[in-house]
Amino acid sequence: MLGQSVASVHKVGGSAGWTILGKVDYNKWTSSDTFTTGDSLLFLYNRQFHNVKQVSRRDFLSCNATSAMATYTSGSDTVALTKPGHLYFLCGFPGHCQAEQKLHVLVAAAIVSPTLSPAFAPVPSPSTGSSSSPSPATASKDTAQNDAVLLSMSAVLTSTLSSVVVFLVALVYC
Ligand SMILES: [Cu+2]
Repeated sequence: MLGQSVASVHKVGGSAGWTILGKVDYNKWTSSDTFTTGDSLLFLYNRQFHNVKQVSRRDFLSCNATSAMATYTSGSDTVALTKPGHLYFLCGFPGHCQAEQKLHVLVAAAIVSPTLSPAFAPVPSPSTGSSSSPSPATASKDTAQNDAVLLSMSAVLTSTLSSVVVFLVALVYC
């Protein structure tokens, strides 16, 4: 869970890269990893034989590369995962998508803890094994103490008020 806040670069297909050789199962590759906003995909391939086209779900399913939303052809393309949702890619070279050179990625929203303020964020230090960073438990303990003080203060206030009322009532009936 420590790696969740760190943006990852996912090398598509692992060591095989983006190819039709070796029958890389890109579904298997995506299912063994998690993709979060802030991460990026890295497509590595021989640009003479492949490219990367981002397409709609419909075009992904039918292997239609003619209406791509984005096309990458450098051979070393980084695609930033900027928002959660489904992304679909395929190779636009004839027959390659049909040969399963296609990739579907589900991007999850990055988890940002609402209780952890930046002041309490652990500061990265070169020393290892340090576990003395302030924890949220300390903060909630402080809040509990504040609550206790407020509670006793309101109790004092209530008893003062009631004695004043008693005094006023006594005045009226004298
Ligand atoms: Cu290809």
